[in-house]
Amino acid sequence: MTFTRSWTLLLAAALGLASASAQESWSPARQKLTPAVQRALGSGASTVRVLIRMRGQRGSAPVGQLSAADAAVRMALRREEARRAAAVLLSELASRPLASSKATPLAPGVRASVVPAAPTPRAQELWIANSVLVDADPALIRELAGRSDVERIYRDVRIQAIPRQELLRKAGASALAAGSSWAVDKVRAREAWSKFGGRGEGVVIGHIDTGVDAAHPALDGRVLRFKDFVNGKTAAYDDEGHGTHTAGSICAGGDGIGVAPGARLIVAKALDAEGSGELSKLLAAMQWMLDPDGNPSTNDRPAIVSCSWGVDRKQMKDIGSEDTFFWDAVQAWRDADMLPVFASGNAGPGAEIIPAAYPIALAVGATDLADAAPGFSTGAETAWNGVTYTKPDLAAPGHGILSTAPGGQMRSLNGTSMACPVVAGIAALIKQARPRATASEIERLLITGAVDLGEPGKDTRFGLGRVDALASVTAASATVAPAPAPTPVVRPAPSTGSDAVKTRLARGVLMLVVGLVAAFGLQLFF
Ligand SMILES: [Ca+2]
Ligand SMILES: [Ca+2]
Repeated sequence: MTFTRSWTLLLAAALGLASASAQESWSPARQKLTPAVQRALGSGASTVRVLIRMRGQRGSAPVGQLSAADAAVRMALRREEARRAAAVLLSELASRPLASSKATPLAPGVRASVVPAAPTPRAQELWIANSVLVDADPALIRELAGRSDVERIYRDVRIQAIPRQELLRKAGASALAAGSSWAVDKVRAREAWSKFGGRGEGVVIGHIDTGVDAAHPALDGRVLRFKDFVNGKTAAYDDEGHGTHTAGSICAGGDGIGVAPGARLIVAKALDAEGSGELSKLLAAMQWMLDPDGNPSTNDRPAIVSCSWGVDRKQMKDIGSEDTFFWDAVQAWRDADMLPVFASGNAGPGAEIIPAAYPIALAVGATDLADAAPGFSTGAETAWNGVTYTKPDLAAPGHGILSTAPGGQMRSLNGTSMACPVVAGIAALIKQARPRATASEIERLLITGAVDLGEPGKDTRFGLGRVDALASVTAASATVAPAPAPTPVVRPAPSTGSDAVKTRLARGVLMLVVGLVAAFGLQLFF
């Protein structure tokens, strides 16, 4: 979005020009339904949980340089735009007579509904993707598809977001009493610690996975915040083990397990004991990362988010969804100046795993002790909107990686899931060395320090190279002057006026909207 567009939308909304219409005939409206929704209707399902994406906001902007203030304004505008786009629909849903008594309740731990005590179908805002989640019967789905303010309707399907062979219980990994991870030495993290005296202290990393065993001795004090999107529990736990392992690679203490043992985690459990999860829960977890304390006026979002999960691009189509499903959410992180680090996948060369394959995600492939790429590590030339990109972007140790396991254990595992947190940990060391570094600058410093492997330059096995903490932190420390405050370029737009004036106007409108929200006591979600 642009500030110009924000301004136009907000102005239009303020003037009451935005309105919903259900004038379209069913045939074109049906095209708004993803194949999964069409199949559900065809099968005679009485209730289908759907994600309704509203028109208005689209997150297709290229990555731009942002200041912290720009990021805060942009995030607030995104939230308000999404709320505005969904306001009419939500109010109508809230007052709608119950069409079906078979609507299932929302998952535990999900706070929802625009109006307290709203009758079902209850709706949950997922403003990160300009979407609303609702349990709807076929009649309601058809009605929704006919609305002019509705762009697309997805079925909320469950995906296997962590490959089964990577799961702890199925991996047959042997428990080890102690030891250190070769990854920490390979990326020269110890040398970075000793040379610069920091281990990521003061840096917060987001972590979306199967949870975390926060009581593990090596993770003591590392978990700053935990939210369970699967079972609604309040205390941190991990009923699979994958999340505890990836968390450990980021920041476990002890004898060289975590790359940044001074960093702390904000943990979202969005994947269940089978390593799978619903699309809506992943979106909700991604949204929560933007504002973990639920107070938009505080910037408590993590600088970096580590995501050792994904789904095959083709599979998203096979299950009747779309390969761009997570795009808006990843872009929202970028807009909020958060670095999205994703495992590139374990499907081998040629596959495309999303969100890692998105050009706006930082995809991490795996290397082994000899700096070779294991066969499972995914990389490919990937095309989006007619432009081809090479993935992964970087590589990191992801073979025979020792890390924490639930119950105070240590285990060794293979996977790009293990490589991803190594990069997130180095990003934390960079952020500590240069606190004002934006997400884009952190990314650039990761690349600057990487050791090119394989074919010269970027390739589909190693990306731009295997990360090196010492080189990256050295570069971060050596850069004396921070980059000049960038113009918030989100999308190329004709220069018809002063960007500064537009920004001031946008901020003025934002303050007005926030004031109105406060005055009318509307609930802000998450
Ligand atoms: Ca906050
Ligand atoms: Ca190369």
